[in-house]
Amino acid sequence: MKRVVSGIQPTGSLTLGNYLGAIRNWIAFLHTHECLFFMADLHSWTVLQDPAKLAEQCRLVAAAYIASGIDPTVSSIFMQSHVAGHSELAWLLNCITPLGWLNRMTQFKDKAGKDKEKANLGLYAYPVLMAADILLYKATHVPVGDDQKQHLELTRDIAGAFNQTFGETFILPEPMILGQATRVMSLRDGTAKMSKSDPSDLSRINLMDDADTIIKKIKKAKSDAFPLPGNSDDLADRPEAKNLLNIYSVFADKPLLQCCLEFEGANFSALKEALADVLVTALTPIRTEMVRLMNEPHYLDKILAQGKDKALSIAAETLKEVHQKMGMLKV
Ligand code: AQP
Repeated sequence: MKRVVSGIQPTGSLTLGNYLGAIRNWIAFLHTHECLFFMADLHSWTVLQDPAKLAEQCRLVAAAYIASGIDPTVSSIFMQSHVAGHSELAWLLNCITPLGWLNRMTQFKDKAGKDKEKANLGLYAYPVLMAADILLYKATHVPVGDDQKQHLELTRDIAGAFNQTFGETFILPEPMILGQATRVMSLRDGTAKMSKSDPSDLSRINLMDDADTIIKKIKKAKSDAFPLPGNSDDLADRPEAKNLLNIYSVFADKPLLQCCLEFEGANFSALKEALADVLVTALTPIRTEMVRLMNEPHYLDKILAQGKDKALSIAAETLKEVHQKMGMLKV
């Protein structure tokens, strides 16, 4: 059984980065793998959330999945917190994960900032919860953006450590880092990842942005002072040009080199105009469908309830096996 598992934190409106790095790549697995996609609300609490907004943000992510083409009739969409096994398995895996492995995680270093003493334990243990998210379902393939590569490697190490200690239990999942835009960068700084929690809304395209907002953000995107190159090698030290051309290449459905040749010698405004155009064309139908779905919360909740039932049944099997291997008392 080939099984795909992936998720996104409901920490705000999803970005073009979440779409290109994750959701868009999930679609290819819908008819070849058993697919489980969740809203990582437990993960979202590594940063303080507004309880009054969280439920709506979760529905918004579910709406984004479905509007982007994740068919809920052939996949399971559910809330991470609805399956307690995520937390339970995370605890058990915490107990076999050496601190040294977590100390190497670059995302913790980036997100904790300078004063690591003030960072919460959840942020530090985040990669172990992510390992539990994947191993609980014995996922064979995990499609994620490039920023999650290190966490996937840790998941494989933790699975290997568990298997070695308690006998063959977990599948070592394959990370699937797919597509041309595995790391979409901020529109305000081509060296930083596009992120939903970036304080500047101008740094990102949100899937809920309307056409005018997309056009405005692309117009204001940071550029450099030189004409665009006709060769992708010359993009190496031009992060803003590289990022915009990469995004254009995905939505124009042309190889990067062809896009470089198309804008060779032009200034950024020509590229920005063409980019805004393809983005508006691709994202408007997704936004329209998200708005429609958000007006149908009962429909969304029904899908999440169905997804929960499926996820719970797989999780129960894995936990039963884990309990047995770890010698938990059964009465
Ligand atoms: N900029 C990106 N480029 C490519 N892929 C990305 N992903 C996120 N940003 C980019 C992919 O989206 C999936 C889920 O991400 P997440 O929201 O759970 O966590 P994140 O990676 O921390 O994303 P954000 O937007 O930066 O969230 P916040 O701001 O809340 O921390 C993953 O597959 C990720 O690779």
